[in-house]
Amino acid sequence: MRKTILTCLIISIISLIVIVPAALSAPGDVLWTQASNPSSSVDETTDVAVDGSGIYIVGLDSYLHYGNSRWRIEKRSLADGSVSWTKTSNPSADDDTAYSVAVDGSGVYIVGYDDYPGNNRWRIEKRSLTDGSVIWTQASNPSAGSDMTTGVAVDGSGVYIVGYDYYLGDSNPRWRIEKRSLMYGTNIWNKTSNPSAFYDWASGVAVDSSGVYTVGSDDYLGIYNHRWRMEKRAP
Ligand SMILES: [Ca+2]
Ligand SMILES: [Ca+2]
Ligand SMILES: [Ca+2]
Repeated sequence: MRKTILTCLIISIISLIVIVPAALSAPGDVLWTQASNPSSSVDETTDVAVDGSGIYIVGLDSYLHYGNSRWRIEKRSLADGSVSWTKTSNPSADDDTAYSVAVDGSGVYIVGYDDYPGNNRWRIEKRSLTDGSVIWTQASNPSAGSDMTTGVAVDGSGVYIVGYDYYLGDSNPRWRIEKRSLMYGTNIWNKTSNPSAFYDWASGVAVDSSGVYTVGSDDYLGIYNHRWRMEKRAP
């Protein structure tokens, strides 16, 4: 009997030790904070994604110098935010910026723009979850203008990239949505949408089993009257 009581007491103390640290943080409390400052100039993050193994942060840094920004991707620990790996990508001597990130079991997808051709084009990189190495890179340059991607989402059948292109002229951007293969990044389909002769921009994308949702703005009501626009498309 005495032995049983002692055992119960020890188990209770151990349970308390395990539970107490969790009980100390209330919902919404800061669990950790981290910072990254690759340069004394402009370094910015633009998006984040998470899976069971870490968080993926994307954006730009000015490590090389201001005006020659490059993509920066950091994977960090869920527990304390420490760096698991860091990768950079600098396709051009001009500004290159990563804007959005998505993740699945086979890799992390980063989209943004590069200036490799001398004008901005869409750039999509798939990288390894474990070390950030490149699995594939694809680019899309519909026009000589500043074509831009702003969002990415992924499902079991492909990766969806949205943004805008200047195919119709510098003052008439249109929405652009590309679906690409998970394995090689090759095109599955491309769609565009041009609600007005003015500024129409897609800015974000999400996907579920019933379709792909793109959001942004259009100038259908007039050039100074931007409105919200949402499209659902078959995946
Ligand atoms: Ca650059
Ligand atoms: Ca272009
Ligand atoms: Ca337009």
